[in-house]
Amino acid sequence: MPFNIPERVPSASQAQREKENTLWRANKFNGSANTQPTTSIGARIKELLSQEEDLPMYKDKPHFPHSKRKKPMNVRLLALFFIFLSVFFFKIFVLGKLNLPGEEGERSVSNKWLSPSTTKHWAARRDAVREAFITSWEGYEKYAWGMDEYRPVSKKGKNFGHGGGIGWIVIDALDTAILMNLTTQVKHARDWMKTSLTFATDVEVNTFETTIRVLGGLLSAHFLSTTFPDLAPQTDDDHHQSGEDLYLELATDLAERLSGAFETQSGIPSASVNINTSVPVHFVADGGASSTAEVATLQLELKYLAHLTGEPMYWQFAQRVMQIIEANQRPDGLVPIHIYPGTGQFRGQNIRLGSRGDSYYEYLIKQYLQTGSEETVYQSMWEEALEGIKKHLVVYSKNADLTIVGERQAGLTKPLTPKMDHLACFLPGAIALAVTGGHTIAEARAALGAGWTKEYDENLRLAEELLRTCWATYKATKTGLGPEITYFEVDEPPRMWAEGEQKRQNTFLQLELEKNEDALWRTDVQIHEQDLHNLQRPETVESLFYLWKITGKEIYREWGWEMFESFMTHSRVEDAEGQVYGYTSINNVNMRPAGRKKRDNMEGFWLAETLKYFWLLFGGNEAEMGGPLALTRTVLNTEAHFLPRFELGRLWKTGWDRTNPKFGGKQTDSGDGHTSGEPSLEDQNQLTGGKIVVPKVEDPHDFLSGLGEDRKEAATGTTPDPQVDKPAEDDHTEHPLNIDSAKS
Ligand code: DMJ
Repeated sequence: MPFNIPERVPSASQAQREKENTLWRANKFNGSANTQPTTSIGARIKELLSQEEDLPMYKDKPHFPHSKRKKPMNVRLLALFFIFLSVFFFKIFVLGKLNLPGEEGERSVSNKWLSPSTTKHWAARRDAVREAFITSWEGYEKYAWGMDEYRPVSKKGKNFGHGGGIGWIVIDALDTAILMNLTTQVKHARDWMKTSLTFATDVEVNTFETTIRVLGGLLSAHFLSTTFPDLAPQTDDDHHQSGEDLYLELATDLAERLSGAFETQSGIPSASVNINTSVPVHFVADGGASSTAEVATLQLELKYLAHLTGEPMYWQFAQRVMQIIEANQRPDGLVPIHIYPGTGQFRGQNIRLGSRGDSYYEYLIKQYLQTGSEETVYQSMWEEALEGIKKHLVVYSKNADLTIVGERQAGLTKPLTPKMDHLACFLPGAIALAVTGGHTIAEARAALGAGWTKEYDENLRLAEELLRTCWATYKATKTGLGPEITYFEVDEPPRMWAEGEQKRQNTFLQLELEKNEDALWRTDVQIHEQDLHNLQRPETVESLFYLWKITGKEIYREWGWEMFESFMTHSRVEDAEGQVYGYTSINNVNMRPAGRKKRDNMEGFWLAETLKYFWLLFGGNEAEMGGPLALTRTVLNTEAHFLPRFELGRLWKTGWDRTNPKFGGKQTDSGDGHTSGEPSLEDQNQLTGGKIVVPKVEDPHDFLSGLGEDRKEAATGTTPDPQVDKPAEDDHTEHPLNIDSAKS
């Protein structure tokens, strides 16, 4: 869909910004009773504090983190006195309690929200997250605005292609800014999207990452801006139509460009695609295979887009991948982490819930929930997979019975590797979400009555045990930040969950970990040298958020606060004057002060996911979280972008059924999921009798054989992989646009 630059392009220059800020301040203080001179210092401090606290929750508060303007002397003296008091109270009450020693060279967090009066105050904590988001945004705005990569330490950015940025960070962060009601920031993003963003750029992008971050971000912005026009309201579109056209137009343009990725022989998308030509790119690494998680983590976005536009192509793309995976051999519902676009067959036998495996499982349950719990095939696939996980992957650590989800790197019949990627920590949240569908336990129990089974309790317990382990990986380090990968000490052979081990455990789950340095659980946690980095990933706080919402246990919020403090302390970057202007990845979670080991990169998911989950965990948009944002009415995509649930209605249906009669497999009349008379996938995609015939291809690398000659020629600009295919063990291969190399 063509996109025209609008005539009115408002200025977002600093001068303009300054004017707006001054105006806002003037409005705030002029004529207010609070502006009467105050006589006592105590009263004045109280007043200063109350001015902060009085800020309306959803007001787009101008932020002055780096203001160098001279203030009147009396205000400066008051500020000094206030700082002195804060530091005093902070040292006495906070450092001791929160275990944040101010070591030499490691300045403690001195933000006002850590003062004793606010450390227990969830609204203040939520504001602190908002403040961290604004600081991160403003740093990016200043040093790398619009660019696809941001290096906060060197204060630089970079685009993927030779043209401008494709919104990798701006669009990823956008819905968090909307939720936080940051009108100015959203306006700047929209202005940039209107004037500078184009997807017509010669760049090969990762199909999955671009879908979850950019397409997902646009769809979420569309959903939020149309559902909550008063959140970060924008006036540059039609009256009462805040922003819908821009976001949706960009989404459809991008989706059309990405759709070339699906033009492979099997319909399994290629890992990368050129968004200028829409031609799939031959991915040399991994023998040309795509990641299983990546090909099966596009469905929520594509189906919502189909729902919005009525375009069946997107539904078909999404659904066909699931059919092909179903047609493969999947013992106990568990999938190897690579799959060939040429044949639609799995590559190797490496099975894990970490990178390249993770969100395959996440999207099974979320697909079921997205379409009003009507597509039971996905529920059935999820349940089968969860049983498989319990049977083959869940074990206990040797000394302290930490519950671990391990890996079967050489297949299910070979030994388990007691390793957990940080990425695998999405699992507790997904399990809990699957049990209650987003309701609290009490609501779900009441609704189900006798339908609430023992298995639900067992699954919830498993979720809580796993989350405790994820938390242990944070608590085990010197910075309080989790490493990228953790190994665990287990028995030989490991004690398996499936072998009745869980019954041996206490019925009461002691969530809190012992604090002492020689606590037994610490001996079970092993972090290898090369895995000590922290990329500001969201999975643990994501699961904390789900478990908090579903169980209501306050402890999950407390853990979240501790984590947030660790991020603020160790991942912050400061300028020469000591002003914090951003947050970055760090190299070594065991090195304090972490400042010495900053890793110069801030991923978009810091803004899109990690800070959003902290914000939601501490309260988020309280009113809306019970309304259209409720977990029972939305699904969050794997990048934490909010998408609404919808019913299949008359337009859509599940165009296939499970092939295995064990799961009620039966023939269906049409494969395309669309009921409006479009040609069925049965014809298009070699479906027979509701089953897929996975095409036999001599050369698994020949994934382009399904393309027309013109497109094939364009695509073969990249050299095919001449290597003999072998099971993939190195799953952290770098690709220019797999910038987050260890991700799924
Ligand atoms: C995000 O892009 C998504 O959460 C994805 O599913 C996994 N990797 C990152 C965050 O760690």
